[in-house]
Amino acid sequence: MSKHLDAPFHTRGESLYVDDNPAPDGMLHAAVVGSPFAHGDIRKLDVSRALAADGVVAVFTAEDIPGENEIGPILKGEVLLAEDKVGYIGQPVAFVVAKTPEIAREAVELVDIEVDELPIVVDPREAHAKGHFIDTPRTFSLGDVDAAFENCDVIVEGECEIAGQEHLYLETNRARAIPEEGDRVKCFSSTQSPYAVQKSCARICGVPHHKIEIDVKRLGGGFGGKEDQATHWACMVVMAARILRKPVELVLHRLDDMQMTGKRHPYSADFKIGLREDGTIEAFDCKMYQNSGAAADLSTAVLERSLFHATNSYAIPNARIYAAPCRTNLQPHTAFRGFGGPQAMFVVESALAKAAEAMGMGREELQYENLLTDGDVFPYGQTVESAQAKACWDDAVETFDLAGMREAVEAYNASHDTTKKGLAVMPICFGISFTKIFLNQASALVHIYTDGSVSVSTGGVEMGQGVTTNIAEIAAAEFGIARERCKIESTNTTRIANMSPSAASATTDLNGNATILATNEILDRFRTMLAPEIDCEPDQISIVDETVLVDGEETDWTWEKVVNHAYINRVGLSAHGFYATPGIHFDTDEEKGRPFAYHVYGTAITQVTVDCLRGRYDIDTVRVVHDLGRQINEVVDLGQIEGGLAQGLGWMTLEELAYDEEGRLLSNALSTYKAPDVYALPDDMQVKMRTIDNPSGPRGSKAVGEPPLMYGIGVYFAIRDAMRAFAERDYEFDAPITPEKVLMGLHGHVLGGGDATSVSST
Ligand code: MTE
Ligand code: LUZ
Ligand code: MOS
Repeated sequence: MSKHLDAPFHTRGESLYVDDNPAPDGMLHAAVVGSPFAHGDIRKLDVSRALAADGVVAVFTAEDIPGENEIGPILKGEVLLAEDKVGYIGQPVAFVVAKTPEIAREAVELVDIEVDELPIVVDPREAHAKGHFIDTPRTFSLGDVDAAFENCDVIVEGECEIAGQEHLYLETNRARAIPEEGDRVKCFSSTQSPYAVQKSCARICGVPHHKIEIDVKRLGGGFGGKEDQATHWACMVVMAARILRKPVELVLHRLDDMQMTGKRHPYSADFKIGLREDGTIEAFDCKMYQNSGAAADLSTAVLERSLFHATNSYAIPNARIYAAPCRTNLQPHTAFRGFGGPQAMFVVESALAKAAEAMGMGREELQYENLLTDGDVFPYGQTVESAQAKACWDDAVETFDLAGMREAVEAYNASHDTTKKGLAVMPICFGISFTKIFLNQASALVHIYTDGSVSVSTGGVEMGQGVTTNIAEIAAAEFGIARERCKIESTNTTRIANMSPSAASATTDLNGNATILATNEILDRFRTMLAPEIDCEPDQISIVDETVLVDGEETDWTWEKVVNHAYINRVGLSAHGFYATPGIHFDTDEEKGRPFAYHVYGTAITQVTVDCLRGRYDIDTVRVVHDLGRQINEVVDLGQIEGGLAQGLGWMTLEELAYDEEGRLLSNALSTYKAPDVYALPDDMQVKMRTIDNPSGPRGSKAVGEPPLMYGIGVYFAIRDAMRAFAERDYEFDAPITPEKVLMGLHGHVLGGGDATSVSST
């Protein structure tokens, strides 16, 4: 198995990030002044004390922005630096540029801000009731929900509270800008979206896009957190570098990164589900209140994906799904692996759990009865094709012996009073394609040098997920050469224009397909060139293991000979490929269409042991059957599945964002925000791949990045299962289910601490 291309660099500590490159002479350092108030009108903003400090070169506020103070990616009205109001604690109001990072940070404290404070709202239900929206709420519907409820045997209603999640990328946000001749600037940024950064920098500076060059080598993790929110910091350094004519760097301190940037959106939701006696779901009515934070950012797109995934892997003939982006005085929440899908899936899984409990049925039985099959229709109008829901489920049941696991759990529970085991199955179905159709395009630039080595540039950003490894594998396989010959270049806006963010799990799909178009163009030229030389037809020629074959028969033309021959004969050794996903469309008036090229399926079985006296729990095992196409690189896929699962488990169990009453993030460091470590993860983690050719993916592959996170939802229901084995009560759906909440859920009535929600936070 060939390794992740970055593995040797990472393990030797040689990987270069934005601030690891040698600092240019005279480079200055920036630090950001965040609002100390969550909501209010700015009465006074005085930077004079900061400006007077030794070593401070400049302090910039909104007034200094040469172009437009606007960075909204979807909706307008989002500012880089606050003008007359602030909407959350940490909102950038100014930034200091100084000779050292330490001086810059100290000077931040010297900026005087006075604000006429306004009341704050942090709860999306309250914001909803007050009509505080980022944009108009939306509803997807299928069938006749009201009529269907009339004919149900069982109707169950409930509520969910779903917390957000800190991205916790190892590399905090950062950018370095270097002024070039004229008024051009080159900027190294840790962004998933170089073009979004280029566009925003240009708008902030009031210059055309081509004056700004963005270069991205790799990120120390993004997880969606740098899909849109890497932009701010790049804009600041680019603007400062242009004005001061000096290189400027900004590296966010972890505390600032956590306080200033948005997280996974917390959601509140209400559900009502109607079933027939046999367990068939007839109707589902769901209302989701997204805690969007103080500005739009990507919230409306995230909301859209919540609408798309509200029925997860289930066929529900009558559904009404309402979702509202609610404005609150928290950080503008943003993309995070799954992009609104996980929250929506938690709601439908809660509805199924509650229905199963009310009907005295096994949850698994009810889930299985309703799994999607070909020909079913999603509430957004797309017909289910190549469904793998039942196939993955059946495979998991058989491979991991679900019946045996269930029996063992029951036997354990029968013989243990204070510890209980619980089990849950979590099926997933995740749509692949950006839900904004226009984003589903990509290009690639391929060069072959005369020695036969290859350089590939695409719009794909390496954030650890392995896109460079995948692209190298794809280019090598298409050319029929060794992977070592292919170098994947940094992601640069001068080589690739107008790139979409590296997101939506679609980076390898889009950029890999673009790469194939470029390599094919060069291969076509080679075939045309070689046919008369070898005396055959072009389509008889292929290259395998660096040797030219004619109808599968080896010739004495090697890769290097072909390339050299092409060069001498003036045959172009470079090509540009452009790919646009075919066959996808969506009509937002009707809320119907075929938004996804395909879906990724899978099933996870999770088993836990809960200490029902203390609330502590261990995850015994998570066993997964995951639906992939033909694998491009097995190590990359396994890393994505295990990593996504770990992140999902953390979200559901340990990771708890806490704010104080003023809207200040209390869990703003690794000492107060608990992410899963190796000890929190199951000892037994097994992944079985189902590899079925996918016609949409490059070389038959399927996207892998986000879907596995949603397996993590299973742990919530496994813990609930164990709690119900201890005491069969109707526990709340309040994620994450921290040990504290388990304890209060089981014993809150005795301990007098009220219900579990009293210890939860926003
Ligand atoms: N894996 C690592 N190691 N680091 C990351 O930042 N981001 C995730 C996922 N896996 C991420 C990751 C997210 S949110 C997405 S959308 C995909 O990778 C993006 O990459 P892809 O489109 O190549 O799957
Ligand atoms: N980003 C985006 C995403 O802009 N559109 C999407 O549909 C999406 N989906 C998942 C993750 N990021
Ligand atoms: Mo991922 S949330 O699409 O960056």
